[in-house]
Amino acid sequence: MTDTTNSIKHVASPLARQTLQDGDLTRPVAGVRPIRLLPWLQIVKIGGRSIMDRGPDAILPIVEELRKLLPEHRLLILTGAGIRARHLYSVGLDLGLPVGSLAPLAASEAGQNGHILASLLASEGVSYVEHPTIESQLAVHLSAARAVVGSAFPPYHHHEFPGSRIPPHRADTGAFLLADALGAAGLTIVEDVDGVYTSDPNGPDGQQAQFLSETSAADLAKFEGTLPFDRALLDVMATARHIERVQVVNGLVPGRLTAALRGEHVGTIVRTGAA
Ligand code: GWN
Ligand code: ATP
Repeated sequence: MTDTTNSIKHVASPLARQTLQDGDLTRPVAGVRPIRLLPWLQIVKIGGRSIMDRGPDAILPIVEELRKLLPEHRLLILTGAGIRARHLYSVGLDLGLPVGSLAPLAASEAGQNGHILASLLASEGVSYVEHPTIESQLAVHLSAARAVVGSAFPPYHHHEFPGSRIPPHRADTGAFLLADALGAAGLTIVEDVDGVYTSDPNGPDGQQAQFLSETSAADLAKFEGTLPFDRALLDVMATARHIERVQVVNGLVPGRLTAALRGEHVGTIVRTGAA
């Protein structure tokens, strides 16, 4: 009896008795590459403002393209929040709401876009799955259907970092965190522009914007201009464990998403820190 108690109390574990603050001690244990949980999964982030807010003209062709991709790929389709979240930020900021209150409100708009997209793919067996389901039951849902839809927004809620009044971790960051955590085959970000340019191609100096066919998160981090995705995406790309590159494609051009999922270079490839 006593022996059993002792062996339970003294489990041999390299981290049991030391601080987790010392990198030299934790690295031999924590430095190994994590396993890929769903290595066959392709993740597609559909822009809230760039695609969903445009209504049928943009959404229906993408739905058709996704439908045709189902026999070829198993997909987790994640949606962004779009213009309703932007309206919500302005109302909430006027009222003085903290970032941790704005984050879940904006997130709910991403979820609503996901519900809309899933309804349009329901006849193919595609459903919206909730955040807790993505966390714990994604595999079983993807065994039952070729694709599921979820919210791309990460559920930081009141844990959102308070550095900025607008939640810094939005849909692009959420989609990347999930793709890297799952060890997915890839992440494609679907926008309304051909990819990343040297400046906003729809901005006042749009004529001068030059297309970047390939770039890296490290190079974009030095870049002071605007980007077609959350800036925090660059931070999480820097420490990625699995996803080596992300492709940003134009979802308003039929066939671009299909080509990207087939491994073709049809937008901007952004290399991450895992490359
Ligand atoms: O509500 O559209 O999931 O999948 O970040 O939390 O703010 O919630 O606070 O399972 O848990 O609005 O209710 O809402 O978008 O996030 O969901 O319909 O607790 O299925 O209840 O982590 O969908 O929602 O907004 O994603 O992004 O009930 Mo919604 Mo979102 Mo549904 Mo989800 Mo948040 Mo849940 Mo959650 Mo909240
Ligand atoms: P969400 O999913 O969060 O609702 P979104 O990803 O659909 O948003 P935006 O956040 O508006 O859409 O990003 C796309 C827009 O970014 C493009 O329409 C483009 O005008 C703008 N943009 C700004 N800077 C750049 C840049 N350097 N290169 C390309 N597009 C840029």
